[in-house]
Amino acid sequence: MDKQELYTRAKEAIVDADEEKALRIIEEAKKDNFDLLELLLSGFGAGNDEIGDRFDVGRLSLPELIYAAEVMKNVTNTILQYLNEDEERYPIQEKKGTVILATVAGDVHDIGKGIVASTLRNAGFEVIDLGCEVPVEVILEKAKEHNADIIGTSALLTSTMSEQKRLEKLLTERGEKDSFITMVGGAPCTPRWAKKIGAGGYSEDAVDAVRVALELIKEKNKSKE
Ligand code: B1M
Repeated sequence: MDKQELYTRAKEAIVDADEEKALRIIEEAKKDNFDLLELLLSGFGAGNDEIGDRFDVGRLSLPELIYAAEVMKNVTNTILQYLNEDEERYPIQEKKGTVILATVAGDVHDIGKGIVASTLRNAGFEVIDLGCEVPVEVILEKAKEHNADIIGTSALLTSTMSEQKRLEKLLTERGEKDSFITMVGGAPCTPRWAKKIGAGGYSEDAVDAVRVALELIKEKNKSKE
């Protein structure tokens, strides 16, 4: 099967909120040995972008957005489950570090964060996923409890990005800025935003998140020498 055709059908399945079709596509892709993570990010992900754009211009109602998002969430969970079982493509790695991951307070968007949690786990990180709508005070408390190396926050709304800034402020106020490396992500975030608020790293997607996290850990270990 042609990869482009597969991605187009995956996009359509999300736009049409057709879960049966989406799950069929996953099975076909699995059988033909396609990269399921790439299918999730570039195929189904494109459908997600499309429903977001349609919602933005009023072509999709909120209930329709919620329905399509539910399909995307189930698709994501199905693919992540397959990826976690795929020891050939993702062999068990030695532990790289501990990551506390959360979607910030006021924000329920957790599909992307779930994918980031999965890619980081497959790369050898221990990931404690706190879920969504998590206040910065709780994030910091959990980071201390688990002796985390990295605190990663996800924000999908322009109105909730400020929580990532609040986290940096809280770390500074409590004199704990050097205790943890911070990493931010989510559609409205940019490298410029990360730099502006003083976050340690930014990544655009779940694959890049692994690269950034590994780099940050390497730097941390170097500074300890
Ligand atoms: Co909402 N939503 N939504 N939504 N939603 C957006 C974000 C929006 C851009 C849609 C639009 O209008 N075009 C818009 C935000 C506008 C803005 O602030 N600029 C929006 C809005 C307005 C809203 C509501 C306010 C709507 C309303 O109620 N009127 C409401 C807010 C609720 C709240 O949070 N308080 C709302 C609700 C919802 C649903 C519940 C229906 C659902 C979320 C379901 C869920 O997550 N459980 C939903 C969805 C699905 C979307 C869109 C369509 C898709 C988001 C998504 O899952 N993307 C979104 C439009 C869009 O993004 N195109 C939209 C797929 C996912 C794989 O990508 O999350 O970007 P993403 O994650 C990527 C990267 O960003 C990165 O890696 C991931 C994987 O590659 N990444 C990280 C993410 N976190 C990272 C952390 C890292 C590193 C990388 O390190 C720590």
